Amino acid sequence: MVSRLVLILGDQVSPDIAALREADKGTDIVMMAEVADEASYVGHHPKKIAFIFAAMRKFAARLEGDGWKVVYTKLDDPKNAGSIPGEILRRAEEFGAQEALVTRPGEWRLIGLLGDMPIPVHQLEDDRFICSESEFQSWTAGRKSLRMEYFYREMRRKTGLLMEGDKPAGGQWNFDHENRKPAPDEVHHSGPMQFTPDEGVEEVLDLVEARFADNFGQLRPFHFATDQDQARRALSYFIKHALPRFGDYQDAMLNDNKFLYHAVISPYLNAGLLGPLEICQAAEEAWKNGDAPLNAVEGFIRQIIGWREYVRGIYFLEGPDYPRRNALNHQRKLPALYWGAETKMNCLSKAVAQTRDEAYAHHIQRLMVTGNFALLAGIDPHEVHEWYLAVYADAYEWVEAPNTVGMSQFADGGVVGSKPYVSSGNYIDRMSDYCKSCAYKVKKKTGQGACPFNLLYWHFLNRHRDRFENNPRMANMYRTWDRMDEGRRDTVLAEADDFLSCLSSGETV
Ligand code: FAD
Ligand code: DLZ
Ligand code: SF4
Repeated sequence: MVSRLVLILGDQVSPDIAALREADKGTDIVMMAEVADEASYVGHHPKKIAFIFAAMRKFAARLEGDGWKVVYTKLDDPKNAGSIPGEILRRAEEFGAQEALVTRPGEWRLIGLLGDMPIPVHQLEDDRFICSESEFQSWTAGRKSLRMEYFYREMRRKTGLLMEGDKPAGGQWNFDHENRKPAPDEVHHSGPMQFTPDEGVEEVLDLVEARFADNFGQLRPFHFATDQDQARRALSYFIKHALPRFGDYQDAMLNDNKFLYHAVISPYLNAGLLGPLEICQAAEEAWKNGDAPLNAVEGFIRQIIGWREYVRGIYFLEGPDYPRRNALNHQRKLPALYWGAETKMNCLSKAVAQTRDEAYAHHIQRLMVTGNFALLAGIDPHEVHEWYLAVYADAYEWVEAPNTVGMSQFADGGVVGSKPYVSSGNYIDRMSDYCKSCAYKVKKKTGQGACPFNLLYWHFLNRHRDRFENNPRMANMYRTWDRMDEGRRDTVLAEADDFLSCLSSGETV
């Protein structure tokens, strides 16, 4: 007699996930389903859908090999109910199950749907994270501001990573002043480890090609790891070949190099093929063995036990309305250039093209190119949010929304960031070689060919003066603006308005 269904979602392909630990191999049935609803709540990048389906199929086979009874619904199965709740009910009827178990999903939408089912669906805490939701809540209690740096120190103490007794290794918590060098002339790393699709992965690619042909993004070539063994090999490859220089060039961007020294492991980590501790321990080991410097290893570990855990805490703390926030009341439609329409702005053109090809862009491309532009141009943050959720292979709402709505668009009014991440073209010029081959001139502040980031930067500060002028971290910017003569200020604002009108009317800018 079957007692329960055990649902495993596409981003839960971890052998020790809570629902499996709780389940009984003898009587429970594991169910997994490729469903249209999950594959289309935003127009996901085809590489992302293919990665998730391929990882799901391999994981189902692994569980079967481990002795579980697994029922798997493929997308093109004629009986497919098309949604996760629909599949639960169909399987419950098929096997006479009265209840289901699931590890709590990483999105309020699905948490709500599963909480509203005619049969009980028990949602267990997802403990694949270092910080539980209740721990995060305790950390926030009584704090006026929730700055990541202090949270990160707690996580260092908790995990013991890079700790010497109760002191941080090397005498400092954070080595960022040694990181963030401008773009190097040469990169001695050819990017992440690539995997040739086997027959099963090819079958998924054919399915995705047939069903999601209109989605933004290039499906082939497809080189992602799709199981735990491959993901671990990709991690070791990164630790050996790229980690030593990760810190130095963390913020750099190059026309002809999409990955620099980045790990490109976030799709694996977020789907559950890798765990945060195993990644950080491998990085720490490289430092202990003298194979990677402390600035690189600390910077890398901070992203995972600091930023990643922190944004998850914020997502669940802030509640389901978070992705809809719009503190700056930005209403402009997302311009077509985000979907690959031509633009003369080389930085945006490169960041979007690489997103289309790889379902990947690194943090600074997301934050200081596509994100910065959307914020300066006053794009509706919900549209920006849906874009990021769709186009990156690592995007699930719990991690994407705080990064986009909070960190990048300041639409949460300052929960994640103490000031908006805005910059003129100067920053992009310093950190990349984009400006050298751009139709605009980064050194030009106004007039024909002036870099749009230069114009929009002041437009943003001017239109949000009431909100930001008393922010101590922005006082210098307002002083510089106020020192400009009035005629020049008027020219900047008028040219920025012209640019925004062209952008909104669909002209190539
Ligand atoms: P590396 O630069 O090599 O960093 C190592 C790891 O640290 C990453 O794999 C990732 O797991 C973690 N990490 C680094 N920064 C962050 C961060 N800010 N938040 C959470 N984890 C972090 N990351 C996602 O995983 N999913 C998203 O949907 C996502 N959306 C983003 C949207 C915007 C607007 C911005 C600015 C950032 C977003 N990030 C997101 C964070 C970051 O850009 C990616 O984690 C990173 O680019 C992944 O590439 P990587 O593996 O090469 O990272
Ligand atoms: C992202 C995604 C996609 C594209 N497809 C599926 C699917 O068909 N079946 C499934 O179980 N999960 C899928 N996922 C992942 C879910 O959307 C994810 O579990 C929720 O967004 C919560 O993070
Ligand atoms: Fe981007 Fe301006 Fe540089 Fe062109 S000049 S690449 S638009 S920052």
